Amino acid sequence: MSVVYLGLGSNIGDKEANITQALRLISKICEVKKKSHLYHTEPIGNTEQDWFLNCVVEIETDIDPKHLLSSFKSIERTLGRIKTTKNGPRTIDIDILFYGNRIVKTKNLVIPHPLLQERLFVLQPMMDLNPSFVHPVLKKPIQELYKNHPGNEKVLLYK
Ligand code: PH2
Ligand code: MG
Ligand code: MG
Repeated sequence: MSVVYLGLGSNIGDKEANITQALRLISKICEVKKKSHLYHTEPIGNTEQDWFLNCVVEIETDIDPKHLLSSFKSIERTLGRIKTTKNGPRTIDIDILFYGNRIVKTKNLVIPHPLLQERLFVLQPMMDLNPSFVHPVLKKPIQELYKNHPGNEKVLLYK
């Protein structure tokens, strides 16, 4: 079994319900071990959109990264996600942040998620779950990435 961290985000419709539904579907294919708090977060990348609800969850699974990604894409479609612009609004986004210590670099999938160290909406909830987890590429623990994060984007505790 591998320990995998997922980033969830929603900024369309009933955001909390979207995240709850996604977690219900995720728990049908793997064991959800821990959930971070939910955060209300300022949009990054494309600021002309509503704020997000974000969280991170820790799961355990034997499903390999490629199949896990396609299961999550299928859950995203089930919950009504349609492709719009890059970084645009979405009912649900499920990103694989870390897959244990594995490093994956394919055309469709890069693990660890290549932008996570720049995103407070990921680092803050990771701090809830596992601050000493060492990023397998950057070789630094989450707490250090969090402490040294230069940004001031708003990440507010929601629940
Ligand atoms: N996801 C993005 C782009 N920007 N901003 C916030 N606050 N939360 C997100 O989940 C998010 C984002 C692309 O996936
Ligand atoms: Mg994303
Ligand atoms: Mg995504």
